[in-house]
Amino acid sequence: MAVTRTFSIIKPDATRRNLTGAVTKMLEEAGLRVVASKRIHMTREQAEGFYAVHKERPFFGELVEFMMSEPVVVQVLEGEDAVTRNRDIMGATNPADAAEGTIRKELALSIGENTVHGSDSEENAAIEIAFFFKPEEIVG
Ligand code: YYY
Ligand code: MG
Repeated sequence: MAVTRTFSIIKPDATRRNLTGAVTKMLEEAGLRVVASKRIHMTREQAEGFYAVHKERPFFGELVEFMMSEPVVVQVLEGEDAVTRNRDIMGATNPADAAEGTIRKELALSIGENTVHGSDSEENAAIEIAFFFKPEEIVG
């Protein structure tokens, strides 16, 4: 299987609870390597732009406010089949449905405050990586 990249966000509920290291450890133990990482406080423009695909959904306003509420850590992860590997270790969107041993099962608070974002396809991974990182910020 090919080594590929995906995009991850450690969300405000996790940075607030000092879980940046705990989340990163679970990602690393799942076979993903952090090849870029920075802590940022998202602007409204960034949060709305990043989640533009969801702008007609009822939870959009709440999602944007949440993503702006505290700092986040944006990361590029590399590994074999990175998108699927990351989605697997993240677990289902709603922590109540997430499998044992996944980040959302272990750490998430609710469907909204669900600790991590991960790209859902290689195509979206490339778009999301480019949204937050310059090529020279990624060191594989
Ligand atoms: O990719 P993933 O994060 O697992 O879920 P999405 O369906 O892409 O939704 C993005 C984000 O929106 C989700 O992580 C939490 C929030 N959300 C919500 O607050 N309530 C929902 N019913 C669905 C999604
Ligand atoms: Mg998604």
